[in-house]
Amino acid sequence: MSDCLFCKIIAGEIPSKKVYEDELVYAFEDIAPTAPVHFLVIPKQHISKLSDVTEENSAVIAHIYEVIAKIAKENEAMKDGYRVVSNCGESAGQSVFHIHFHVLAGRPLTWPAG
Ligand code: IU
Repeated sequence: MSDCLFCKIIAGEIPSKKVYEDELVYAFEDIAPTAPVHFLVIPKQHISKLSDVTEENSAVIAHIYEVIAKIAKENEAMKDGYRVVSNCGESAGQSVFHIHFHVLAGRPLTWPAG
């Protein structure tokens, strides 16, 4: 999508600090980290939010979780655990409407979320 910020990051039109990339997904450091480890994993295909996931496009979501597990195995700061969050909709805190999975680690993470 031409006006999507994260599509522009994938295209390299907006700079980002890459964590991982393959043919289906891109992962990059969050610009405003809330934990020592805070990166975002996004599909290269534009999906706006979690509620737009369907039988047709859900394979990439499973792949994202595989990618997160792979990154975690290689990142010492994630060895004690990590949190994966996808805010769906404005009321849930979604501010960028290209589906993304926050990966947080490196400090004690409290629950329930605010
Ligand atoms: P949210 O769940 O949609 O609120 O998360 C959006 C995240 O995208 C948020 O943590 C921002 O700091 C992050 N982000 C970014 O990494 N780079 C950007 O250029 C912009 C937002 I705008």
